[in-house]
Amino acid sequence: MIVLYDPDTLLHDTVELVGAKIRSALESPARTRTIVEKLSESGEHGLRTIQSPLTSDDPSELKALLSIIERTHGREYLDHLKNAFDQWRAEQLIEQHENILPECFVYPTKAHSDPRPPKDLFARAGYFAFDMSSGIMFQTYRSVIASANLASESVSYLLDFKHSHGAPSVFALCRPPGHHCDGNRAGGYCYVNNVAVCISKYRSLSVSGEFARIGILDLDFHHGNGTQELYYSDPQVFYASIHGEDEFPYYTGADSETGAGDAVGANLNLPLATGSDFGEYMKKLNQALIALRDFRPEFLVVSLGFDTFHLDPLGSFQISTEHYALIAAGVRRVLADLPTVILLEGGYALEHLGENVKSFLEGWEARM
Ligand code: OKS
Ligand code: ZN
Repeated sequence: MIVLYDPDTLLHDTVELVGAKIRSALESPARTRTIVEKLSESGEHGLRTIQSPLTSDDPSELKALLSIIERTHGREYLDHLKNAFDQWRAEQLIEQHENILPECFVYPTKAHSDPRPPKDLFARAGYFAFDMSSGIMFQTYRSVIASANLASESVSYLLDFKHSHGAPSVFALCRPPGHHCDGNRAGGYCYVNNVAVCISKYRSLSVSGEFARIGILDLDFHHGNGTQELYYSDPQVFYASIHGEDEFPYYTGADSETGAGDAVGANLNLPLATGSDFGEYMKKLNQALIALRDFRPEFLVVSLGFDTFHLDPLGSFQISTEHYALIAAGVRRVLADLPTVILLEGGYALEHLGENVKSFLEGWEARM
């Protein structure tokens, strides 16, 4: 399996609020570092280092990536991600080593169904986010672009058969993750929706284009509210998610959320109770896989989180390292040979993250 990595994804290093304390975010550069270390030492997986278009001499690369990202995200939102830190610095609201965290969030009112972006810098930080787990530091934008570029490049690799052997699949070590953010709001450590980047890129490159039927399998412990939102009324995209019930992001992920308009039936939420074990997990996984197979997609994106691990600080499932190989093999068994991009989402048990990723990749390739 081809594994894509970009050292620029290590630059973003922010803080989060836990109770009344500010601490280093669990979503840290050490996550990717430990995975890369583990995959390099075993050498079996084709780890490739990609260069972000922000570090490239060719400006057309950045332009091409931004045009893909802009199919999902608003120009003003992207400018905010790019410029907010420097604007806060210019107004001396923040020190170079500090982070922007929002102060006031938009919420539904009777008077305003469509609030506009405010001018005030403090206010803007809250307008373009839905929580306080998506701080902006001076290098956040560089990592966000590098992460989205890995998602985009993974599709280029997938469709470029000279790089693939047999059943084509590519794993992108995206960081920051993407499944919580929608077109105009960061949240849950996510800034640009990397799944949406894959889908837009796939539509731009594939023969079927806008007519392509696409499946999304979200295996992160948390519901991918951003991804669900983006494709909720798109009948060409089937979103299936297994996640902790009543967990972050709290307001989405119920099994009653089945899609809208023409896309009713193309959204499948499979919430699992706190403390669920591997057996319970596999029942939901098989349900998700059969629904995806019945949708007959030509392309699959997997949002892969390792926060389902039993020792994860943000999860509650009882999944262990060997189980990831069985989960991966299960996906391959039902969705055999479907061209697939796998994107890294969450997973915070640093001491086990590398071996968990390795286990998943071994199961994917072995088809146990
Ligand atoms: C507390 C952390 C909030 C949970 C964010 C969930 C991140 C994640 N500040 N999403 O998949 O792993
Ligand atoms: Zn997660």
